[in-house]
Amino acid sequence: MNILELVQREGERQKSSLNLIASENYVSDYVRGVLGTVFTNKYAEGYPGKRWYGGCEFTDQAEQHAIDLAKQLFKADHANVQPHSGTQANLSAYFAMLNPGDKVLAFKLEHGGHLSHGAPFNASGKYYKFVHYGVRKDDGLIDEAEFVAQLDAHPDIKLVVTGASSYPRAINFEKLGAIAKERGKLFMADIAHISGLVAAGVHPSPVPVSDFVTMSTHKTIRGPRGGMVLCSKKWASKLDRAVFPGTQGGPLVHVIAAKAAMLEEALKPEFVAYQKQVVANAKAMAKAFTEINPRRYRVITGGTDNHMVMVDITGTGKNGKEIEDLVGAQGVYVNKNFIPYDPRPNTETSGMRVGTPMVTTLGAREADMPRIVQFIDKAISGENVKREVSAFMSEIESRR
Ligand code: DSN
Repeated sequence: MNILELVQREGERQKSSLNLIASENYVSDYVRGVLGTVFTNKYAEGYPGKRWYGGCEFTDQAEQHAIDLAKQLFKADHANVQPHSGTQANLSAYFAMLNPGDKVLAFKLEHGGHLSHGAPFNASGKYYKFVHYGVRKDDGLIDEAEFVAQLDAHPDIKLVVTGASSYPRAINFEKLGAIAKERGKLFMADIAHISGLVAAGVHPSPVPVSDFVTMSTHKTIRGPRGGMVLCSKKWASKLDRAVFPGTQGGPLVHVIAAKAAMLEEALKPEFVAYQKQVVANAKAMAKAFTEINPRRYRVITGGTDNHMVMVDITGTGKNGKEIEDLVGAQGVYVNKNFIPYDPRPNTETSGMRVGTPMVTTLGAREADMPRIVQFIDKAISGENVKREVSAFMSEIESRR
């Protein structure tokens, strides 16, 4: 076995399958080319102009280029482009702001939050005391009353964290930030999923109201796997020390260079058009799920404002894991997901999360969404749709 065989097979899998995993994307050849460069050979602990190794003249310029572009794109005072992942970005932001044992308010994992927002089995939950808010049972929207009630019940909360992994609606960062600030709390937004939408102005930006904004770089923003943190001027040196040497050692210079390539692309007008199309496609997909069979598919919140659709699949008589497997066997990838107030365990779930970033990168448009939903519906009914899926993939490729 030669590893290149697996690389090739994975490439073929990605090309021939219909990927609806909301947190994935296809990077451009430009980003992938930069990722695979000689910068992988370089050690560069420290920051531009202040390194622990020699030979960093081009590394310094590459990292500074990424920092400058991130600040420009997100209109932020300061950017750190070294975090190895979204979770590392969050841990470094906490490390900059908090002491062990400090109290934090964040969005519940079971309602669409993230592991690194205080799950008991994650470092965040072990080192800090998290309390949570969720969504309302009737409409699935963030429960602002619970958000306020938690703040009032826990006056020792130091930091408020917003942002989600599985929430299909726009988050009112301005309002939540104002509520937190009125009470003297620090405010952080994790925009891992929606960073591309925020960068393109398709989702309101949390930057003006946040002390820290964290993200991963491989989802809607379509960059290499990694993380990034933005912060206000007063936190800049604390953040940099929290990333290195606080929570990481040497940076991945080739990944930082690829983040710069991603940011160059994100500053182009085509990127805004792409993000608008991602949302338009997700809205069309939500509508198609509602129309195909509302008894089988209940679209959580009735629709979407972003790149994902959350579907309660209880009406299909199957759980999320069974659906993920059935649909996956036909070359269509969705993922099982908790729905709010889910009675099933996380290994099963009653939900399916579907996202449009990947199919939109391939060129799919609103009119394609009902067809995609049909493939999913037929696959859930046990039909073989492999041939139809592969014909669809060739068709969208031929339109490019
Ligand atoms: N695992 C990611 C997702 O799929 O949403 C979050 O980190």
